[in-house]
Amino acid sequence: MHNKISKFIQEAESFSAETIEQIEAFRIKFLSKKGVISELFEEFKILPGEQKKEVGQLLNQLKNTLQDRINSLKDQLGSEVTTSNIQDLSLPGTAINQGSRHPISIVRKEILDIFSRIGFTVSEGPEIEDDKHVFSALNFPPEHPARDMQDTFFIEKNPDILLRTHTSSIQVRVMENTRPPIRTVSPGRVFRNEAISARAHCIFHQVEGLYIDEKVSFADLKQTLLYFAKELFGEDTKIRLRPSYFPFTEPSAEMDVSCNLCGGKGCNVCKYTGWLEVLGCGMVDPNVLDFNNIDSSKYTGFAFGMGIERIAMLKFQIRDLRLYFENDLRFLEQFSSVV
Ligand code: 2U9
Repeated sequence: MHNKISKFIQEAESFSAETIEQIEAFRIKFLSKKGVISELFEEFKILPGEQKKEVGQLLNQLKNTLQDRINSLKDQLGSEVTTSNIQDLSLPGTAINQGSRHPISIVRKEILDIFSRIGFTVSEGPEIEDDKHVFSALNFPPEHPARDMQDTFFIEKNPDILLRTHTSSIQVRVMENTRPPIRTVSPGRVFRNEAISARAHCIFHQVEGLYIDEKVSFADLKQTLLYFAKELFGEDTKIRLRPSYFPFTEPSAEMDVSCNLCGGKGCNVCKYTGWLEVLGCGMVDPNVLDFNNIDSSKYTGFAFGMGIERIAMLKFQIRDLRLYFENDLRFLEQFSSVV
């Protein structure tokens, strides 16, 4: 055994290699679980006691020599460029996956850009709100169903702390801090206590707009929204307004745009009506202005609100709201070409 180990020590000392693969093969031969060293230790176990000291020392010497040799050869190879490890520098690089914007972010940015171009500022606010900013300042009567636990997520009761159900609360905060003229758009996440389906979710995103000044009229609202619809859906887009009701606007309306898929002729997306509902709007109720210390005999305003998920559905023909929240790459990767 003595001779055998001495031979291995010699082999280790004289071993040389040109590639990392050769060094690895050498390491496996000697130092792996079933390698030479393990076998030698098995033999060592059954040696008579008087030989153990000498052979043990020799075995340790072999092990250290092997490890030193492997380390020094690896160092050498790392600092030298040998013919076998020159890379082909003309090969194309490995593509880096850069990711892409989420469709909600794409549409949110597009909407904000459209309004920024005509002088609207962008304002944001907290998702956790109080009753005043979400309901009272917006003319919701005390018994309005939106104030019910069934519709709103409450965090605390008396005083009420809740998740905002619309981004109008941001605009109430703008009114607290700014004197008219006010021209602002407010994007954000909102929360409603609803069952999740293809068409509804308890979390979604809104953009709302508010314009308050002297002599702001319904005609201003209509022209602003026509400009918006043409910018978002294309120059040929037409709009129509249908009467509606919201506590915070009077009169109120819902806006449809001509279906951009069939050009208004009728298809299964617009359910053969030629029109798609995109947002709600109206003249700010004088009660809302007065509650927020803006003189309603001097100032008037218009407001509008839309769900970003819905607009993105129409723009990209997405048929199920839940896709936005699942983070499935097969869905998200489809938006990588949109900037
Ligand atoms: C203030 C006063 C009035 C914002 C408005 C709507 C009409 C509206 C809905 C569209 C679909 C919400 O996402 S949705 O469910 N919104 O129809 N929102 S007017 O009115 C305001 C905002 C702020 C101070």
